[in-house]
Amino acid sequence: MIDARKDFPILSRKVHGKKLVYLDNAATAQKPKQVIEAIKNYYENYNSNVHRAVHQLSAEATDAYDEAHEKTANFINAEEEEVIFTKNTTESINIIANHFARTLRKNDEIVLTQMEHHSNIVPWLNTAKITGAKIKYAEINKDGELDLEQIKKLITNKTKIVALAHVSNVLGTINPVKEIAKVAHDKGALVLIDGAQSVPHMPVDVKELDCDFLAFSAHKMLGPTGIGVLYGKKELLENIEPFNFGGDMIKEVTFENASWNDLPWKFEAGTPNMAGAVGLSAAIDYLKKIGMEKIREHELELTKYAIKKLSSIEGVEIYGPKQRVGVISFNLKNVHPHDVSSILDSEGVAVRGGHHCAMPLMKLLGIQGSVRASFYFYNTKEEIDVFVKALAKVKKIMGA
Ligand code: C6P
Repeated sequence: MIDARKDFPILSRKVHGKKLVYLDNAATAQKPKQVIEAIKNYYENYNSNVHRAVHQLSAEATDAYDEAHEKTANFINAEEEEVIFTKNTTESINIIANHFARTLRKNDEIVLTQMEHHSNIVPWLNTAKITGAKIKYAEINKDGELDLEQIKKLITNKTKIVALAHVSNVLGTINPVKEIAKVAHDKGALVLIDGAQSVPHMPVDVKELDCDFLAFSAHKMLGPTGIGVLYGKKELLENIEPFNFGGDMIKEVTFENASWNDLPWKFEAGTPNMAGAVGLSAAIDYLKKIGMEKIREHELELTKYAIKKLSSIEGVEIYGPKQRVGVISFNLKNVHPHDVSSILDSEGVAVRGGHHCAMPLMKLLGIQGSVRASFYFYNTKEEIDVFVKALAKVKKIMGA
């Protein structure tokens, strides 16, 4: 078991007079004091704009900002110039969808899956609307897993981009992205992986997966909000036009023209989120110190434990496959997920109830929403016991 709770100040607070049990980690993770301190130290000691002035503070801030790129690249086994800092996963996907909105043609096809988050559907709807390209959805089976055989048929020579979640934020399904990337590449299509729910919870190696693009957010991996990552293969990024234009992304500007800076700066227009980068750096240090394999193992054990306990409660229906990350979506028969979440909250247990920004998937599952408990490495079996006990209280109150 990983003992990290002492590093997370928020975990010792009370909610409605009860000890907080934070099980909403798929929405955002809590921050250890090492991350909070790193951001505080940045603002107290070397806050300055980067890549601009020659003064000492700017040099220190620039070093820290560049080091954050280096560490992030190292974390996913990418090259430094292949890592672009964005606002979040959503913006990272939008940058690529925007590129395709400028380059796709009417008969081209985009392949997504039925389990995507809105962030990996809506930008592509826009791309399809602008270009006339067609979106096809890879289907999931009753256990919430992708059907690889169907995907193989779906990806054809017309497919230009396959964009899919590595891990579903609703079902916890881990998709075989490496195999899908191979199928896509054989047909000449590119692959974007939405790593929002995988990068924080398991080792992710872009070279091993052979993905063309990977998007993820710092705030789900102990880092601050407002900073995300877009990884792209260098040879692809070099041929993609920027999305934002302005300072720092240029090499030379005249009144008539402009040329672009080298990677990754070409995609980072304007003053970037320096404090965010410093926080992300500290978050990566922290995760690496524990070890991503160890984090994965801990969460697997918690998930197994929680599913066993939840399955023994009458009226609980769990969605998703056996093999999953620490995300459990469920419903309590005849009780609205918002009621379940509210009563759990009154017991200090924080879960998410609703459609989880995956409305099409909810419709497919034939539900309006679900309750979702999602774990991180600082959660314990004792917390799951509290959660399950609180659920029994929900049943009693609601007469379910
Ligand atoms: N899912 C959840 O509670 P942003 O908001 O840009 O950091 O991440 C978007 C996103 C994209 N893909 C997946 C698979 C995600 O889970 C998320 C964020 C949160 O499930 C907030 S809606």
